[in-house]
Parts: sequence; structure tokens; C-alpha cells
Amino acid sequence: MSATPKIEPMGAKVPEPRQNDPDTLARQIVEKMTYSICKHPEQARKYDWLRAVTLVVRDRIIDRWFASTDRIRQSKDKRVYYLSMEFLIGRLLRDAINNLQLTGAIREALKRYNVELDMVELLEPDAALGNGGLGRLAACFMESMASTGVPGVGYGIRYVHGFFRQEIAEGAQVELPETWLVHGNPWEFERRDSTYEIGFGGKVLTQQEPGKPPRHVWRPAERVLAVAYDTPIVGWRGEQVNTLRLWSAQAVDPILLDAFNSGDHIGALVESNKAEAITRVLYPADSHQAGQELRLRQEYFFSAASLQDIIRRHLGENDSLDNLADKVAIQLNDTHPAVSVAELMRLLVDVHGYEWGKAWEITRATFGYTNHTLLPEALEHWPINLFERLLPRQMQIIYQINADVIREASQKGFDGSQISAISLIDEGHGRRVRMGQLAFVGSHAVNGVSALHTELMKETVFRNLHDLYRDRIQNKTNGVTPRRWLMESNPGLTGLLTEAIGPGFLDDVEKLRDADPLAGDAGFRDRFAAVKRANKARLADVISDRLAITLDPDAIFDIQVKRIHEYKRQFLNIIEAIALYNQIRAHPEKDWTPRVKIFAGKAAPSYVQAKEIIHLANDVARVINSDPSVRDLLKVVFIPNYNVSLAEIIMPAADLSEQISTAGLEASGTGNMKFALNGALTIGTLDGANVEMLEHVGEDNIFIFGLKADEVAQRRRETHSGRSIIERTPLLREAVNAISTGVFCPESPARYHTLVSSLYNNDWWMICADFEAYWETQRHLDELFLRQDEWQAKAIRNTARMGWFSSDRSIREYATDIWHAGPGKRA
Ligand code: NBG
Repeated sequence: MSATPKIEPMGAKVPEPRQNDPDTLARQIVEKMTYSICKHPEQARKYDWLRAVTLVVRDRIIDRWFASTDRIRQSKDKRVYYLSMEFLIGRLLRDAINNLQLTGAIREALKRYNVELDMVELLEPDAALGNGGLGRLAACFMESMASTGVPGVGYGIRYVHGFFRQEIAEGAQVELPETWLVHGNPWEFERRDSTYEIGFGGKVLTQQEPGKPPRHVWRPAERVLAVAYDTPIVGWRGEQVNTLRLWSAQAVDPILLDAFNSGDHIGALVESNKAEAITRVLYPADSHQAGQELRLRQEYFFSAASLQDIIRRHLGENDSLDNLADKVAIQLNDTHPAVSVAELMRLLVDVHGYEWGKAWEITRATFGYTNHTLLPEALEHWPINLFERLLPRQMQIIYQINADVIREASQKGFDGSQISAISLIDEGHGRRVRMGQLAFVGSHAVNGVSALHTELMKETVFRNLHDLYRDRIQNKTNGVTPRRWLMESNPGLTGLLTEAIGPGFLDDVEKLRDADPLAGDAGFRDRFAAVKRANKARLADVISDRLAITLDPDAIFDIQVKRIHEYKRQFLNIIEAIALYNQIRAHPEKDWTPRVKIFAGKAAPSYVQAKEIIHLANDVARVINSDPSVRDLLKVVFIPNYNVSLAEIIMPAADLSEQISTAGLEASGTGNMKFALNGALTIGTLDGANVEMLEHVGEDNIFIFGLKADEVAQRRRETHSGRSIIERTPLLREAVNAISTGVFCPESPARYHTLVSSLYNNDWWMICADFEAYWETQRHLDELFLRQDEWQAKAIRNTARMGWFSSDRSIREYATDIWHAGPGKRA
């Protein structure tokens, strides 16, 4: 047999073989239009241009992707695997073009055909494979890993239907299916050669040979295929391209021919439908666990596929799994992939023959776990009988891990109640497996996502585990990528800053500090304000197009966009709007500062109260906006279908950012960071990352109000009622009365009965308790806005001091303290 000739991939050795001048790009775009899309350029439609540009950009990415993959393989560096059920990526074209620094040249190239790049970019569907903060953080982290040179691979699920589309019909949320893949997805590459079998159900056989520990063999009853789809993630300046690998489920047998031939045409497809259902749709709930079997199947499916892939790659480059933890770091993004701990143990012990203790050592050294919420309803736990039926061997392993942990705790003198708090099995609620405990004990590092959240983790959910493993919990405050959230979404501000302080901040966003002294420069303040005004005018255009509401760009744009949740307190914001509405009408003589209150966000389809809050926002908007007596001094807008692309328009257009969660409940927040980076002032509670934002921007430049986390806990111990506060606070009482007497819904006056009575009887979210402080702070902001010099100076200081909240900083901290990987860390 003759030796296989070595074939060099085009471009692998030459990182920049392609010319990036507009002539070359224009020629290549037409070439793609002709030979890949098979359209004559004169007949090309808008979508054809999108596709042609994407393909031209993609070719450049592929060259760099090969080069990065080669470099990582040859260097034998430790790889980081980020396991996440969600990646809320949004559009990719602008990000890729920006990071490859092709924006000007492509714009120029397209102009030759009378095509606008901005128009083309808007046609791309959002990849909405996530619910909110947790999924968007994963997307920022992927981009930052590529930008800071961490060899990172993301593993997740290729949902056919991402996060639902939201429409508002007569004020209420309606959910519609999302179909991002219908026109194909030019960013993904199907990898049939990376297909794995994933088992479910069945039984465990135990083989006992004399003198040896028993061997367990899992014989699943059901098998499903996991097929890989890879998407390139381009880092800043295109220096590194990492991979996001998403798994799609397929049946082993696409059709049962026996059944089909005997006439059972539906039955013939049952198995393939059941298999494909696993990756069909994203669960649309953040911070709430549904407890359904399909969800557990999703979690195990993508965890098991990712681990097989990681092990196969490792064994391709190493002799054994002994050094797995030296070469591999796996980060569990929340508990969704926590079953990986049991699955890796199974692979090490049952398949690769490791002794239990050694396997446990490798497992713990490999995993890290990030917690993203303290909300009890979000902490995942699975009924034992479901878990056992679906994953019988993993259940046995969890019992054994639990026995080890409990033994360790007893040896250290833990008492019965401490041990039951630590236990991986919750005996109190019909016996359940606690995924948080599993993730915790199976990881060498456990982190929270802001300083406050991390401290609260130690005091609350993981108090006893923290006592048992004192060094395990650490903090890694979240961050956001400045490429998407400043450079791409706010080119006006990026241009102004580049002129004023030079381009250094593009590579190191902490250099934004150099803009700090410009807060004192009247000329700069004017230009900064002009950029903001243009961004507000752009948002006003979008709102006018979509909702036919006209806004004045000189009013305060006061914005709250995020998931709708009681703890995030959109309700408090709406009540304040109503109180303001009442006051404007009662005191027309006063000098009111014109204000626009903007809301956007989705509610989980089964979350009744959250949907009522959306309905209320829309009802209130309808009444206020059509009341001539407010003389346009107040407008309320609810923009439907909040998503990443809409956020890119909203963040740069805010004067005021609402971060008003009940203290102690928002783990971090990341929207808060995007707003402030773009020069919005924050009104917020001392919660999540707001606490650290206060430290960085300084107390004169952020507006903090309300109860602190310990005060909330204290008050909850004392009373749950809001009644006495409502009764003694006229502004609040009138606003609440207006809601309960049907002022905003005369067609159905009792609509908000439950919402309102909860304020009286159980002010769990501290809406009444915090109302007055919130109102006062808002009026103070009204006055400040009239002193534009002062306001703009504060806004500039926000932008200048937010560099620390870059996800590049977060990733460097993870790389140094948890993964021991990344540049300078040769394993
Ligand atoms: C969310 C928190 C946010 C936090 C993001 C990212 C979940 C379960 N948690 O406060 O609510 O910013 O995670 O860490 O979605």
C-alpha cells in the first residue's frame, strides 16, 4: 500500500491568503451569487445577497479556523469545554465581519451593486437558543474565549425551534413558534463523522468475578444518535476561531420498515419522532424547572454526547485518561449538564476500567460548576423513579457518590440536619435527586456570578456544603463582550471614543478609563450627547414603525428590558408610571421632565403572574398614551418580541437603565452592564453586579435605592403585608386603586385583582416596601436630567469606568483560577 499523500488544506499555513480590498470582495460576492447560489446577480433578491456575503466571509473564517485548530492540536494545550443547555447567540454576520475587521471593505464592495450592508445584516435570523442572561452569558463567553486565546469549545443543543416569538394581542402575550433554520443555516457544518449513540432506560448487569470488584454494564433499552453541528466563533481580529458544537438527535432507524410494510404508517415513524423530539424545542423557562421527562432527556443527551466526544479527542492525542484533568477542563453552566458528573464516572469506571477512587479524583479535577440563581423554584431536582427509569446506572453511581460524601461529613462531625442538607437525595419531597448538590460535590471549583451572589450562596443554598468543602466556592463576576455590546451596536460612540482617546480600547477595553477626564470637557460632552440622541432617534424610528407610537428623542428614555419576573419588579416600575401619570394630571402647573418608559421582555408561557404584568404594561400604555391631558410628558411603550437584535438597538439608546430587582435575588445581571457601558445611568437596588458597578463607577454616578438583601430577609421575618404601607402612602394607594378599579381595563375591571391583592396580603417582592425610595430617586433623576451638563458628565464616567465588566476579564479569571488553561498556561 502506498503512503497517503499529505494534502495541505488551503490556507492552513497561511493565515491571510485572501485579499480584503473592496474589488476582490465584490468579485467574490458575485462569484458566490453565481456558483453557490445559482442566481444571476441582476436577479438576486435581498436574501441572496445575505447568503453570498455570508459565504465570502465564511471562507475567510474557515482558513483561520483550520489554523487555530492545528495550532491548538500541536501545542497540546489544555482545552476548555463549556457545557451549556443554552447559547443565546443572536446574529453572527456582523460579529464575524467586525472581528475580521472587514466592515468598511464589505460595505464598499456591496455599494457597487447598490446594496446596503446594514440592510443585508438585518435579514439574518437570530439564533435564539437560550432564554435570557444565562444563555447570553454563554454566548459572550464563547466570543471572549476566542478573543483572549483560550482554546475553548462550547457544547450545547441544536434546537430546531429556539426561544418562542412573542406577539402582543389585545395587550396579552401570545407565543408563536420560532423557526430560525427554515432557510438553512450557512454558519453550521454537519459532522456525520462525529455521531454518538446515547442510551436511555434498560437495565444494569452486574458481573462478579471472584476477588475483583463487581463490574457493571448498562444495557439501555433505547438508543438515539447525537449528530454534531459545528459553528465557528471568531475572536477579535480573527486571531483565533473556536468551535461551538451543537448536538442534534436522530433515530438509529429512521423508519421501522416492518411496521410500515404491515400498514402501520404512523407507528413506523414513532421511534424517529421520539428521538428527534429531544432536540426539537428549547424549554422557554428561565429560573424555573418544569420537571418533565423530555427535559431530563435533553440534559443527559447533550452531556453524554459531549463527554464521548471529549474522551475520543483526548484518547486520540493521549495514551490514557489518567491525565484527563491536565488536558481538559469542563465547565458546567448551571446544573443543566450536572448529570455529566455521574456519566463521566460511569465512563471511567464501567467502560475504561478505572477504580472508583481514582475515577472520582479525575472527575472532580476536571469539572467546574457555575451557579446562576438562588431562586428555590429554579434549583433542579428530579424524582428518583423518573431518574432511575431513564438512567439506571447513573442513579446507582449517584447513590454511591452520596454515600461517600455522607461518610466524609459524618467523619467531620456533621449532624443529622446538616447531612440531610448536603445529601444528593432530597428525602422530603417524594425523594428527588438534587442536581445542585451533584454538581457541587463533583467539581473542584464552584462559582457564583457576582460578589454578593457568591456570598449568599455560601450563606443559603450551599451553606452546609460550603462548611464541608471550605475552599470550593469562589466568585467570578459576569461580563459582556465589548465587541458586540459597544463596537457593533454603538458605532457612533465607538467612533467618538476612538477619535478622543485613540483605538487602544478596542484591544483592551479597560483603556476606556482614558475617557474619564473628558467628562469635564464641554465640547466632548456635547458630542457624547449627540451620539446618544442619534441612538434614541433610531430606537424611536423602530418603535414608530412597529407600534405607531411617536416619541420625542429629547425625553428621558427610561428602559427596563429583560425576562418578565416578579423578582425583577417590572410591576414596581409600572406602578411608578401610574403614580407619575396621576401627578402630572393633578399638577399641570409643575415643570415635569418628559419621560418615556420602555419595557420589553418575554414571560415563561406557564408563568401566570408574569403574563399579567405584561398585560398591565400594555393596558397602562394604551390609556396613558392616548390621554391628551399628559401632553406627551409621559409615554409608556411595550416593545414585543425582545431578542438579542432588538437589545442591540435598545442598549445604546437608554438614558436610564432600570435594575430594580428585590435585593438578594438577581444573581448578577448583564443587561445592567450593557446599558452602563453605553452611557446610561442606572437606577437600581444593591443587588447582583449592581454592587460592583457602584464600586467601579462611583456613588455619584449610579442611583441606588431601597432595601438591601439582609433588610429584605429581616422584613420578611417581620411581616408579609403591604397593607399598612399602601394605606399611609397616598401616591402608592392611588396608583394601586387605579389598577384595582379597572382604570386601565374598563372592559374587564377585575383583570388585575390577584396581582393587586398580593400587594396587600403578601408583599413578598417588597414592591410596597421599596416604592417610596424608588419614587424619590426617580424625581431626583428628573431634576438631574434638566441639568444636561451634569447628566452627560455622569454618563461619560459610566462608559469610561465600565471596562472591568468585559467578559474578557471574566474569562481570564476563569482561565487562571478554575481552568488553569489559556495563554501562558501550557499544560
Ligand atoms: C441568570 C441570573 C442573572 C445572571 C445570569 C447569568 C438564570 C438561571 N440565571 O442574574 O438570573 O446575570 O444568570 O449569570 O438564568
